[in-house]
Amino acid sequence: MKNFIIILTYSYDMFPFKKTTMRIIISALICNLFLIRILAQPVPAGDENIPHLVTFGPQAGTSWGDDDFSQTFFFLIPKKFTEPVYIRVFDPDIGGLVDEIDGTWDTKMIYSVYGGKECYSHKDAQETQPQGKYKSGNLLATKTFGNQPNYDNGWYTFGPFNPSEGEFVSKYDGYVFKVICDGIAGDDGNLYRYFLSTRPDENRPVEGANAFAYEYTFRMHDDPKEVSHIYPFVDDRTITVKVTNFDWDDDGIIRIVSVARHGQMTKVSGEDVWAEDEFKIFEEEKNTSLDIQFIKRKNPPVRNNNVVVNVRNQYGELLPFYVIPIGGVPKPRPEIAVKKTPAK
Ligand SMILES: [Ca+2]
Ligand SMILES: [Ca+2]
Ligand SMILES: [Ca+2]
Ligand SMILES: [Ca+2]
Repeated sequence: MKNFIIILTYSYDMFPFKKTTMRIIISALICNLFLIRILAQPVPAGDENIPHLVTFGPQAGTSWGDDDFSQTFFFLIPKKFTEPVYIRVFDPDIGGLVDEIDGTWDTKMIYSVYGGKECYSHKDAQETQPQGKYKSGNLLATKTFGNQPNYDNGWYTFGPFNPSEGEFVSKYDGYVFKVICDGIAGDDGNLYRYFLSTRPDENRPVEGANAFAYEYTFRMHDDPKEVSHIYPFVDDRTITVKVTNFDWDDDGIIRIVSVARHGQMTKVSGEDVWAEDEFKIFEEEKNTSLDIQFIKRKNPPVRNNNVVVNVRNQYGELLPFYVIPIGGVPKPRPEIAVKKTPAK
């Protein structure tokens, strides 16, 4: 940022460019800054437009929108990054602002950070339910939160972690950490976010890092104009995908946009039920991300809508949702999309 300001301050006097050329250079610099912002690791991330992650206490009814009271996220750090990292949690408590009360605040959540062998690669860690050895790997840090005003609407920081404390995963050429938020008591809803940072006291992105989950439990916006997105990555082994959602409360439509689809509608769930829909994958969609768009209905508006989403391939394997979509946000390519009718 400093360099940027210095260039802007001196550029008009020092460089022998015309004003229009200078404007182009400044625009390019601003674009670069924007790209740096995209490299940031808020979870949920900017393109997703998801206000918060949600996990409920285990005494809550599933009609509140969480089917299993547990949420797992993985953080991926490229091998070339060797400085310490921190995993920060926004509004880790369950009380006060941000969260969703039922009766009184009586809920406790435990956050746990795992690294080492099998923290990612154990098959139970890559499933949707908190079962078997989903807490695989080495426990690096853990903390329990309840109704704690000192952490309300603020940040708690786990770490520092040396990136090599994660599990090395060769297909990512990097280290993976796992963070689990488990509801352990009570019936209220915990809303929160994460940030993978190079600093304990502020949010500074780790260049080239990403985060992903195999099942997403999140809070929708209340504003009907806001569209949320999740981006499953389709690898070259994928022939069909099964898109599953829970407790959507009939809040408008869920559709899929990709390099080969303009907006394919999927079945949506009502209150406290699951809905699933299966699609063939087009050849052109392999090695790209899908854009699952959550578009709210206008009337009557649905408030405080929590929803669960996962996507499986024809082998029953879950597709990862990267918070920074692999290959970027997919847009229909005219030469592909106009030729095809969406298939089921
Ligand atoms: Ca309660
Ligand atoms: Ca709170
Ligand atoms: Ca919270
Ligand atoms: Ca819901």
